[in-house]
Amino acid sequence: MAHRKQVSGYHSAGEVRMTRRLTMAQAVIAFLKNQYSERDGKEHRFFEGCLGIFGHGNVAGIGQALEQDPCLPYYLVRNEQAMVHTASAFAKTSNRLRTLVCTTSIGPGATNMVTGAAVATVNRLPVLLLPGDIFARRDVAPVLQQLESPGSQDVSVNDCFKPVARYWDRIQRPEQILTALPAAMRVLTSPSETGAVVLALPQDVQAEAFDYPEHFFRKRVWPIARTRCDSTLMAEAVEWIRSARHPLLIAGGGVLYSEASEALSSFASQTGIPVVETQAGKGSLPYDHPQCLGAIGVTGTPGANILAREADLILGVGTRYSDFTTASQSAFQHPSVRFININVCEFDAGKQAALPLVGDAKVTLEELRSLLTGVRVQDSYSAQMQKFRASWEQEVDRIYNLNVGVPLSQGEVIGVVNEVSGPHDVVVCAAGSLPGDLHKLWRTREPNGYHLEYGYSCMGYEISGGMGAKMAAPDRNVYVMVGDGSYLMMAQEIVTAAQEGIKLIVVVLDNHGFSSIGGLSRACGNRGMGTEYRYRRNGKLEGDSIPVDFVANAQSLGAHAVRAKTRDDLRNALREAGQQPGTSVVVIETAYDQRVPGYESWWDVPIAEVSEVAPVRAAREKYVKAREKQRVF
Ligand SMILES: Cc1ncc(C[n+]2csc(CCOP(=O)(O)OP(=O)(O)O)c2C)c(N)n1
Ligand SMILES: [Mg+2]
Repeated sequence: MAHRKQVSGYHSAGEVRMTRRLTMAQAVIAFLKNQYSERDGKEHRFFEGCLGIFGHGNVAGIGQALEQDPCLPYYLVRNEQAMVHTASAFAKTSNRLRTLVCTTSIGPGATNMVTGAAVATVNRLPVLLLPGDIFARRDVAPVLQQLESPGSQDVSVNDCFKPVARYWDRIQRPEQILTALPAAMRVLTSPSETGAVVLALPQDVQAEAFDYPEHFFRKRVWPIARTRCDSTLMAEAVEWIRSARHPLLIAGGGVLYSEASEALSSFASQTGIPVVETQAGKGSLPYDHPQCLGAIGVTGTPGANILAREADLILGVGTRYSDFTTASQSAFQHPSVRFININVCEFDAGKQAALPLVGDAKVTLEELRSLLTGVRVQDSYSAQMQKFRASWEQEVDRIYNLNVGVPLSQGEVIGVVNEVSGPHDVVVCAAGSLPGDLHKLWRTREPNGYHLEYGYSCMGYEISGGMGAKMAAPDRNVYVMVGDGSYLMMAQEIVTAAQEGIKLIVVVLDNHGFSSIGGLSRACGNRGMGTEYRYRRNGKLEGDSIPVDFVANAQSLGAHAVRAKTRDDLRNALREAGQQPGTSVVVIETAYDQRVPGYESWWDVPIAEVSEVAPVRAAREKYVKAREKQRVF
């Protein structure tokens, strides 16, 4: 690499500085490889690799740079949306201390990432996206795949990323990365601001050379702070907790990202306050922790939802209060319920008109615990909680052992996967009826053993996300549980898993369509139109079920694949999958209508206000009544 000494305009007169003449793309890679994060005295290389698909918009720029300097391992993937899921899952499994870079061409390659960016941003996961962009030079426009705008030459399809990115920039001159990349790093490593960061890189500028200052490429460590909250507010929170009779703690994803499980366990044990978990927060405590009441909200357990209804104080830790958590704001019914939120993000801390403890979950829980010495919930409250815990364990056992015959119920399949998997293993899921059932039923034993993308609940996340989880935690078995609908949307990354020798155990639950949305349609008074995979007959999708050979499909992509029918088959297939060196797919038919019930909760899905259909009118009547429980705080 050419090193040259130059007199710098940035430095004091006469000072000599080193520069490196690189293309913008080479400089981006040289910068990224030397970025680190640090928390609790432990350093992590922030970018562990670069996923990508090349086209004319990046092959000669970023592609050339990656080939010339293989310091950042390159992973060829099969779909750009999927690769962002892989990066998000990698970041989630790494508690946001590390991530992956994603590079694409311009046009469709770039916009394929928009959904992935939304997943990352909604779930607050850091991913760095480098879509190619149209020529900054403009003289050859319109280039292949360019969207032309008669009203401006300063528009490209990459503008689509703006609402789904936490930081967005277009690099029109090579020296702009000197300020853009540090700004991108600040956002990526900020626990409160993180999400998708998009740097759109025009094709011509990627290849343009510039004399970059040598210091730009030095190792840089980004501290991830454990922010401490305001002491006056903390004192007030202590008073609120002291005077509460029925406090309840909601653990969200922030508990896991902050690695606060131990702090939470000590806090709950000392105070006796019951803990309930959101989708992102599930596994904050092991399922058999004496203070753990499991899932809350629409997909919650009866105990969690009854205690939420009656609680006079909610302590929300690292939660965004999604509608699934708040049961569309019908979950909290105590007339004078109050909220205290512990959150690194001011925006989330202020939700529910809470007393905002803006701070890191771990240190804030530790500090709060030390100020609450001697404060404990009443014995009667503890006893009520223990009764709920015991009856819930019985209910899970009942659902795990329904024995409905063939095809199995989904709850039984979850039971068998849970039984075969080890305490250290990970289950990955995102959309369909599985997330709700897993939220209720999965017995999580270690932090990050439960990996649900339920912020965006994006069909297709499962396999690509499973890959990211496995790349981040190669010592853990990763069980991907995926519905037939989600599988059909994005199964192609099995090829990438084969290429990389990544071992996933994928369980495809085939119920021939969308049982989740079919159920929802019926709950809204309809007949489930368009939610089953059937041939068109007499103008309607009401013919025979369309058979899909998922085993042959998975085999053709390079996986070891088998079909299971019974519980024993499934158990054996999973054990065999565990012995396989690479990815296995176990396909099992499940009953479309053997659903796990909901418990003590409700979800706001508006029903037609007028209709000629009697069941719709009946559903509307129930809906209007249910809405009376909604509260604004
Ligand atoms: C990309 C995307 N499109 C649409 C939806 C809406 N949606 C949620 S679940 C679902 C059906 C999922 O089907 P399947 O994976 O077979 O799971 P099942 O409902 O049968 O459990 C749909 C269409 C979504 N979440 N994501
Ligand atoms: Mg299905």
